[in-house]
Amino acid sequence: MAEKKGIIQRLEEGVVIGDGGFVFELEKRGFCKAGPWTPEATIENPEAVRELHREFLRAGSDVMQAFTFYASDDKLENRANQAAIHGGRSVNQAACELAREVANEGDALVLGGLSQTPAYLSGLGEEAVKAQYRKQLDVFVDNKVDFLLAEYFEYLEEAVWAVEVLKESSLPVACSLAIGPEGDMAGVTPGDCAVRLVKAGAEIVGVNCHFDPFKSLETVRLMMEGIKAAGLSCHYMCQPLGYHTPDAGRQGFIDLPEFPFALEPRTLTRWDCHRYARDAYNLGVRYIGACCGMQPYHVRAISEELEEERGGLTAKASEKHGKWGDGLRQHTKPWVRARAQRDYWETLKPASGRPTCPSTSTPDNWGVKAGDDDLKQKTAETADEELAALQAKQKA
Ligand code: CBH
Ligand code: ZN
Repeated sequence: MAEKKGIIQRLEEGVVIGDGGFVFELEKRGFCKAGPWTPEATIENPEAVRELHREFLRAGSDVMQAFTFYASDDKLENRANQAAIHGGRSVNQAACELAREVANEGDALVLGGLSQTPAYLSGLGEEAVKAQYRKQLDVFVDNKVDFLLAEYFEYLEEAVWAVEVLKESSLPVACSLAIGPEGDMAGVTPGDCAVRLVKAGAEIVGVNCHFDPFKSLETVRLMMEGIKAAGLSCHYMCQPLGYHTPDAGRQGFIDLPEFPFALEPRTLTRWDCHRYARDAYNLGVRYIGACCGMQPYHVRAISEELEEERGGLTAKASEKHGKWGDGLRQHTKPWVRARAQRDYWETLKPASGRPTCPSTSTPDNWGVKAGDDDLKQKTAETADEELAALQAKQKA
């Protein structure tokens, strides 16, 4: 097989479609535990991870992100998580092998990612945090992943440490923060965050998770302003939620009362994804992907919207869809056949079917920050008394 084009060349020449949220999707399928959200499925249920990679590849993803989210040793050991028995090295190793296997079934690249650590939340400091990251990076380098990502950081400071470690390799480095237009949890603006990340060596900068596509693009726009004002340049990425979050505050969807088990009414339609893809492209974002709540069919919508920009490349999964729902022409009922047109779906205002429910919520907003006692992480299980104290606080 001819050598694959690298990530930077792909971003310079056109658009790169990312994949969607693994922990959320595998949780729904019964292979990941909500709470720890760790990726031990790479060892315990490799066929489930492989299948999800394949569905994203088929939907048009150009990148297979190895399922290494939260796979630092300290996260695998946190709060009596059983995943600790596997050890970080083997979870990361299995993730790299699965991603590579499926990437080579097409023209996709393999991405190795780091994410926020308990060590940082507990305030253990730079060396303790970096030591966690170096162990994951070793596995990515051994497995010759195509590029690296530091993702899901709520604090710029920790993201910079992650980028610094990733830059100890010679691979391209991307970094996405889980922040909104208000900035990181310590009050750093999106523009300043982007500048500091590029100065630390990140070649691709943006946001992931925590907010819907439209809030996320607003944040990326602020990052672009900061980068331009500083006379710098970089590529931009966006991997937003598959949930509408107009009511989320600084901490994003984690703070919404529906997180994580009742978010479904907020789910984006595929038509929302068409709009997201177009808006992202027009803004100048060239790495257009997805996070929690985004399933393969959402990514299919993104790749369908950008088919022309992708040189007419049609995703395999689109063969069973037909652009703009064309397959509805084959429906038995005439009023459904009448819906076989772009304009119908683009202008529809979908109902939630929940007449007694509000359309927005009030975020929890406990205001707990890294280093605070309540954010100190433990390897022991949460005890009944601890839980009772938290529930008393929830009622207060
Ligand atoms: O799962 C994935 O695809 C990852 N690339 C991103 C996950 S963002 C995780 C959000 C949940 C975190 C938490 O509640 O602690
Ligand atoms: Zn996410």
